[in-house]
Amino acid sequence: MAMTLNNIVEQGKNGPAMMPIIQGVGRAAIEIAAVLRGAVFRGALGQAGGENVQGEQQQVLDVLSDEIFLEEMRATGFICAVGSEEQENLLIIEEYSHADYLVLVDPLDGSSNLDIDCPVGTIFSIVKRKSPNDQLPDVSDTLQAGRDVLAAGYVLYGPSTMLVCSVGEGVNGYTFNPNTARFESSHPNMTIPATGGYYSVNESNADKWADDMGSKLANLKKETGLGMRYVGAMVADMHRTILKGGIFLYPADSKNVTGKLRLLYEAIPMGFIMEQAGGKSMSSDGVAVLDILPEALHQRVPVYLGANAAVDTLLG
Ligand code: P6P
Repeated sequence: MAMTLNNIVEQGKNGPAMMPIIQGVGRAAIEIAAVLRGAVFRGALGQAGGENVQGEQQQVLDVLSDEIFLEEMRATGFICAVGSEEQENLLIIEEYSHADYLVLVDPLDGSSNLDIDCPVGTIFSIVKRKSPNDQLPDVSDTLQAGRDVLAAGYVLYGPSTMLVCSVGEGVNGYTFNPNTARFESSHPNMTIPATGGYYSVNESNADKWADDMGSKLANLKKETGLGMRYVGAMVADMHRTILKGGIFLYPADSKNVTGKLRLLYEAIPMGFIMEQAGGKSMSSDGVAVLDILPEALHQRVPVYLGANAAVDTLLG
């Protein structure tokens, strides 16, 4: 009997409460994957014409994926609010405003890859509300350090559709099986190799990097001889890093002075996964990603995520 997302119920103290929510993520992933496959025939590629709160051009599929994800979170009945990259403010789910949990999500990460049929992803984390259940949740419920996250993960829309997640008991990968129309275990106990793999960074920014990162990266390359891979979608670059080893980094630079990647729905969930996979998740000034206390829903931070030795060699 194949192991499915139902198995999450047996994973530690958080498993029982997190399983139905992660099953909802799985339903959203199946819907989003189906939309992506046929998008070109629906004229759904390209820009939606608006900008998101990040000031980035919204893709048509960004908006659609956000709607699908929100609807599946609502349908679980366990989520009181969603913080989304595509929404300026916290989205309260009125009929479940008393529920215990909130989800932070980047519904379609790396969507600029869609026009060239390259991998994209969904990134999520789940936290327990701090506010009383008889009050409406608010953004303060989302501003929790990564150490308090109950579960996190990502969906990779590639040649197959994978859902990789952790409830604090290690990292497990599930692949959508079209023969049974469900996610089934394919990569149990994902652990980052201690050596080898690649460094993964947009080196075209090197002349703008802060924190002397150009010299630090040159030293990493000299010390380790790592090759370079960069897909331009965090989910794909992180998935390869966990499977093959190495490090993914997005330093601060003169254009993104506090970094480009978002703390709540990119850095924290991916940092949580990386630590659960036996790696290291650092931001700037020697601070671990999961120790940062968020101050705003769309706050950005520098990230250095990878094997312990690679991160330590880079950052010194
Ligand atoms: P750049 C996608 O827009 C994203 O948020 C991440 O998925 C990805 O790692 C990064 O930005 C890519 O940024 O500047 O290299 O295109």
